Amino acid sequence: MKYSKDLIIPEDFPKGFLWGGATAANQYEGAYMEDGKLPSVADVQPHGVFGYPDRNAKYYPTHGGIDFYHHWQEDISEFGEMGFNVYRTSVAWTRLFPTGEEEEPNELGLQFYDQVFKTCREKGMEVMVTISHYEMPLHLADKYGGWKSRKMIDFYTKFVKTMVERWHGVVKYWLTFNEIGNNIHKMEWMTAGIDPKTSTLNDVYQASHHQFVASSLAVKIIHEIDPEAKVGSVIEYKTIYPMSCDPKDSIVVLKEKQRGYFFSDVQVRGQYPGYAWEYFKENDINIEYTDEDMAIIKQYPVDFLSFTYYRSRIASKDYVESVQKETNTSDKEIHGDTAYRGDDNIVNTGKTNPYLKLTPSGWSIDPDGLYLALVDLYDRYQVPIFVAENGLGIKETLVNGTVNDTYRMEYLRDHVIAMQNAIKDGVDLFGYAWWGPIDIVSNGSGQMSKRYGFIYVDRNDAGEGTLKRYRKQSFYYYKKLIASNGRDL
Ligand code: BGP
Repeated sequence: MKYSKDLIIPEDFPKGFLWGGATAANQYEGAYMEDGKLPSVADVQPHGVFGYPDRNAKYYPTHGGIDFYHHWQEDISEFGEMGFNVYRTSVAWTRLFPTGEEEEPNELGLQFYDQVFKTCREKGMEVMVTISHYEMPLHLADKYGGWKSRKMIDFYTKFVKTMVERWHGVVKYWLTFNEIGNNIHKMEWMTAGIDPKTSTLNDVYQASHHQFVASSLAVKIIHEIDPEAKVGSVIEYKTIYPMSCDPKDSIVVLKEKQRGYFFSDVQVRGQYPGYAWEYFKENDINIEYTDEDMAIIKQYPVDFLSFTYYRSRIASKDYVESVQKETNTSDKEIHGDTAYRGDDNIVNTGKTNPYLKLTPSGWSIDPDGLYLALVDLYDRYQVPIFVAENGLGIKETLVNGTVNDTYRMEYLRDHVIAMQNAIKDGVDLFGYAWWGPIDIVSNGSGQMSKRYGFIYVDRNDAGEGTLKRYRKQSFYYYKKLIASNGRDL
């Protein structure tokens, strides 16, 4: 294949490097009310209205997903065929505890994952479970206001304990919350079961505090039951460039990055950083916490850090000021949402980065941004790192039973090279998971047509299609890349 860039071909990846893919239950399992399962918060998020629940809307295709629930054997077998040695997925909380309040788990839900995980291991894959990936029982959101309530810690730890008691020795890696920091970016419905229409900035930080305590208790429980298992956190990493060399733009970048670092600082370093208390003061945020909470957070940090990376952004002070002036708002009123105004490639500038290409959905393609992320995070924390998500989502059509997705192979190759360059710099990176190795429902749009997969699934945004799976050309490319441990690019 033709190389689009002049990039240095790196040395080998470390022996035992984990190569695989990542999915999330609510975006692909379907069967959303089968075998005792009840709705989760994701089941009332209609497509096109990201982050806002609506109980009267049409929910397809999220409810059907790609029907992994009935196709898991075929799909896991294809992942094995590609040579995955790790598979990251989440367990739907509502399959095990349909309302969240049951004392005993739903045995049918446990049995479903028993077979999936067993098959993964038979095919040579380590299992990495995201405990909560953008969903929780809808009942808990309705009754308690989601993670605003401290009670959530007990419901979550019961869920964790049930899973580890069942799957110790089977699941080697656990991730406590997907993209935990997105509570503060108007995604609190999916991340924390809080309706953004009525919530305050205080609510979302309070919810995060409860999640920090729950995450640390998960580390404790998992280590007690399975000392071999490793527990990590997942943040969404934002590589952000200053718009200019005006030092004030770099300060805006730093402030924006601190909003993300906050979550990994607490989960890895085990304490609230000074800049967080300052931010709370400036924005009248008063979270309720106890000394015991802080002791738990200190005592049980995560073993490793993982992050999702798709694109980079740019920031400038002028844009922040203009938005605040225009809307007469501060962080307090808008939940720090300046970051997401306009195109997704923009943070606080109103402009796209002229040095980078964009995907059709407006996300920048920036492998150097991944290299910068890896070096930055490792310098900051010095703990093992895992790339939990990376990928290219695009509209595609099947031609003669396949998709000739050269762009996906190029994207993958360039990001693999970025990882290798970080490893050469000394970053302790132990694995990589491509997002959506099989086409699944997009989280942001709720649609099928934003496809990330190496495998095409015949289902459209209206829910029509045979659900038949087809290998794209990138399927063979990733297989070759894995077989050569990142050498054959
Ligand atoms: C991440 C989420 C995933 C996933 C991905 C791609 O932020 O953890 O759940 O969906 O983004 O985003 P999208 O599906 O909106 O293209």
